[in-house]
Amino acid sequence: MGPDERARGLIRSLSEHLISGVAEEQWARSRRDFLTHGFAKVPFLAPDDMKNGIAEEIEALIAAHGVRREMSFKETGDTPRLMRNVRHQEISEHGSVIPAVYRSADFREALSRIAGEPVFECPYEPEQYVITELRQSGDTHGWHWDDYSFAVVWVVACPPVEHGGFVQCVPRTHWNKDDPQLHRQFIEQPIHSFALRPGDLYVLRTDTTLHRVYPLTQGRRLIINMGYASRADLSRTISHETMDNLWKAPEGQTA
Ligand SMILES: O=C(O)CCC(=O)C(=O)O
Ligand SMILES: [Fe+2]
Repeated sequence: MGPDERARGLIRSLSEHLISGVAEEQWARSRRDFLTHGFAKVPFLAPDDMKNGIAEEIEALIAAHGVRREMSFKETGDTPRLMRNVRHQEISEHGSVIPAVYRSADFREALSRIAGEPVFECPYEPEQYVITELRQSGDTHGWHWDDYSFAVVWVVACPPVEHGGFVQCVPRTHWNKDDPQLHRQFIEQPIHSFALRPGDLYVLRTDTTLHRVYPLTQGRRLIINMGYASRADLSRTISHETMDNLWKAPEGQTA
């Protein structure tokens, strides 16, 4: 069986699962969580064969194409990004399951059901999907918002909460790229924290939820983030400062 045929089989399994494998209560709860916290844990969104297929592809991609990045961005208050990544371009060239899931209309339909509004493919390709690995003490994806409205994150590896790696969110916040005022956001609203395990998925309202991954002290964390757009995103001009800098061609930095 070739990789494309295998990907098609997994997509069929995903579609069948989304039609009949999710209880009404799971849809309702995730929708409620998403609307109240900008975050919903949705491990039920994919069957095990698909989770395993995604995990295998991510492990192979990070081993062959992972690039270390260490930077910070003024647009998010100089918060750090200390991580290894595989960008959209390498995933598209060398992956098969990930691009197929991203393009799946049934998967997007499921995300729309949770978001309570239509979810579209991201028109800016670098934000469609990116793999992130944290594996050194202090590694973190620091506080930020994303340029587009929605993300679904598949968790392949994550340490126990004692070693960091959990997600923190401040919902209903606004990103002013000229003056992000992070400390003010923390003071005006509570920070919600969510533990994650390998095999989890979560959906995030990424444009209005300030979020980060708590720095790791031990262990390894490996995820793929798939970004999606709202109807409103498609009709406004979006600048891409942080993403252009984050995902631009590396300058001889490899790990
Ligand atoms: O690693 C995570 O759980 C979040 C990733 C994220 O926020 C991003 O890639 O923009
Ligand atoms: Fe993000």
